[in-house]
Amino acid sequence: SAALAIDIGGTKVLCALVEDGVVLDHAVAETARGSGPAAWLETAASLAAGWTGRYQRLGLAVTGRVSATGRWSALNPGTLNIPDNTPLTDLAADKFGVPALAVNDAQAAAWGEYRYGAGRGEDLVYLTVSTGIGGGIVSGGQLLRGRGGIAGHFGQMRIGGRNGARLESRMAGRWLTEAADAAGHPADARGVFEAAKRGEAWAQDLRDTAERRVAELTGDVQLTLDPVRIVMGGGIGLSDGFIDNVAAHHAALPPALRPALVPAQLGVLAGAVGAAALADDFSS
Ligand code: BMX
Repeated sequence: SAALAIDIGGTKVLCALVEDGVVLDHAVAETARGSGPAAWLETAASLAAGWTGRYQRLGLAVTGRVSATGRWSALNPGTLNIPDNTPLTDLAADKFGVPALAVNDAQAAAWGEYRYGAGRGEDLVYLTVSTGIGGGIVSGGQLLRGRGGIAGHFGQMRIGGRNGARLESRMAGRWLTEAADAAGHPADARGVFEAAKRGEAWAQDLRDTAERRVAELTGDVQLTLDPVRIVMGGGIGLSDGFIDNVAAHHAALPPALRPALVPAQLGVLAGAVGAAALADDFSS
């Protein structure tokens, strides 16, 4: 039997009908960033409207922190402004009429890649470079969610103390958009990468900076957890050439310190597949 998976990110809402790691169908819409959880779930409900009766449980993969009791909060409201302690699993179970489980989006993706993707059942860290930077850790066959759900939140680490900038504010989608603006070339992250491809120097600079900083971060992740692989996801992480360029920055490292970077095999569906798998285990 199948599960409905809902992935709510800072940019898009994605719904998928998933059975044993296989995506039977999926649909995407933009996240109405200015509204709230009820509206985001409503978007999901309209995307999934055609699948009624085909799923028996619900897995949610969401940007932000999810507690063990399914309460949802933002760590960085700039990624998505989630009201503190939103009772996400209760709201979703009511709306969809099936039992619901929720975890952070990157944690879900880590589990999806571990079970069905590039992780191949070995220790991995999943890193998404998208609106923000999210992370998930699978170690010894376990998804690490941590005490309160924040395990793997690499994007929230700060440089230069409490008042320093979050890592995700120096290398992910929102930074690219702001930096493009500041350079006098208003564009979103996709626009920056397209301009870089056309050979525009301002855009190549921004792309190079993002890649160098992601290289520093993945190098530090390797030192912290020494995973077999670092699986990269997210619209930016999976964009053309990004992983190769990040890896090039690691070339001079001794092999023991050099991360093995691989693309998410499940692509943008990693979070949905992982959330569905977690929901399967949760309800059996
Ligand atoms: C932020 C944080 C993480 C999330 C990551 C990627 C919030 C709202 N989100 O670091 O929980 O995993 O962004 O999220 O605090 P995305 O929306 O960019 O995929």
